[in-house]
Amino acid sequence: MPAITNHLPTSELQALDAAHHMHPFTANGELAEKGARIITRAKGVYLYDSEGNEILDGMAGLWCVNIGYGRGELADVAARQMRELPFYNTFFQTTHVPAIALAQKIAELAPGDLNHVFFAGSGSEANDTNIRMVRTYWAIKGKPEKTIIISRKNAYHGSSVGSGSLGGMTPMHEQGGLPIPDILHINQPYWWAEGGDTTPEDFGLARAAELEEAILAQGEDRIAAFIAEPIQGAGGVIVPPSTYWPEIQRICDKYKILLIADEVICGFGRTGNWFGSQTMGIKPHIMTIAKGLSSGYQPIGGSIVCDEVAEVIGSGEFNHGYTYSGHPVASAVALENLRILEEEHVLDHVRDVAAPALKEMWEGLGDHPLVGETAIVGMMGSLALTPQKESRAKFAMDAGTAGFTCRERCFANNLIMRHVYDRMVISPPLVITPDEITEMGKRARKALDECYTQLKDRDQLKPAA
Ligand code: PXG
Repeated sequence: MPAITNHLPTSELQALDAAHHMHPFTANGELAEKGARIITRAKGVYLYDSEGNEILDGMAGLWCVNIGYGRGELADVAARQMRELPFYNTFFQTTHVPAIALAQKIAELAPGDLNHVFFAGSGSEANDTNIRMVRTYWAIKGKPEKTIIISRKNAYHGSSVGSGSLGGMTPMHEQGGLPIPDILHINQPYWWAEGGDTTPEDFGLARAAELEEAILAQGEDRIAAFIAEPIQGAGGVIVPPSTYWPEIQRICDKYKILLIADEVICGFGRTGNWFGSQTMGIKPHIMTIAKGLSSGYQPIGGSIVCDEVAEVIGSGEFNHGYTYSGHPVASAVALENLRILEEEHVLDHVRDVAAPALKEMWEGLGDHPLVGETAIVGMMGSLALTPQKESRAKFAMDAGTAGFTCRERCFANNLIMRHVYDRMVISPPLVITPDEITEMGKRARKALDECYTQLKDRDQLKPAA
């Protein structure tokens, strides 16, 4: 076997990939026939593939490359750390400087008394930590029956058995016997698709009221926590009505339910503040973090925990942890990423330059005949595809067909936009410039035009009955 490098022809790399590599969330048989797209390198907001295409990455990798690609400082830090201390664990009464420094920095950035960090290797692992942590918290406090965690339909909290159970994605629950016991899902605050004739404000209150109803139905003494993304990301960038979060906060406060904000996508500048909780005015007891923490340059996640929960958990032994909790190389790289975000004033760039430009471009797409809604907060946005704007209609054909068609047209125009059923989503690197945003808008409009023509030619622009 010759060395497998970028220099091999695309078809050979694709054949090898198909022979040995099982892709996540993919029909691998189908992909094997088509051949995966091979990304060879990246710089700034652009990806380059094995066919020489320059592709504008509207998704920052997978909602994570906040500082953009190609920052050599992170590579240097990783190399230095690998030479000095590539690994040591933090289990048996030991620690090391990268974990200490990163935990301190995260505590400094996090609002209020969120001063403690339990590290994990990913967002999924961090949410598994959270399940065990909130249940253990209540058990130590003499309330072992408080085990139920309330989440939401169409939420995404990860793919492990625990975090996948927290998530509200039915296709995931259908595989492998999920959810685990004592996880409940209430409806999401998705006004555009589910709000009917109610106003967004009334709908936000009604959906928040489902939390109170669930608490009362189960009994307050059974509920451990409520978990939610400040803005649902993988579910389709669903921005809740303004009434939703204040009411959720009120209910959590009233019944003393622990609030877990899953900041895996919203954290580290995505919404224009360090955390989405600040943008949405929420005061969580625990935050889940990953992705933007290291801008994806190293796999790392964690739970940021408030003083009281940390104190209770710390009163005994918490039988939980991962080999790579606080991994020194990942921690050092994350710290360097945070240094860049801070010292280069990336959040100011988001607030003053990038987010306003992105909003203008994105909302400008709202006049397209296929676009029913544009939603945007900071650097995460979505648009709903519809065959009939006025009635907020769904398509008569299978959900996701229009979205998939649009995504294919985006690819063909060298733009990465993801589709979630028939919503198109974007989440570009935070460092994107106004010119790059203009370019993104041009490619997106062209993709929408081509998608419209294709759907029309196939007679697929019919609204559901
Ligand atoms: N919480 C949230 C809010 C996420 O978005 C996770 C937890 C899990 O993190 P890890 O690091 O275990 O993947 C996520 C991850 C998509 C997509 O297609 C989104 C995620 C992951 C994979 C795909 O939008 N989000």
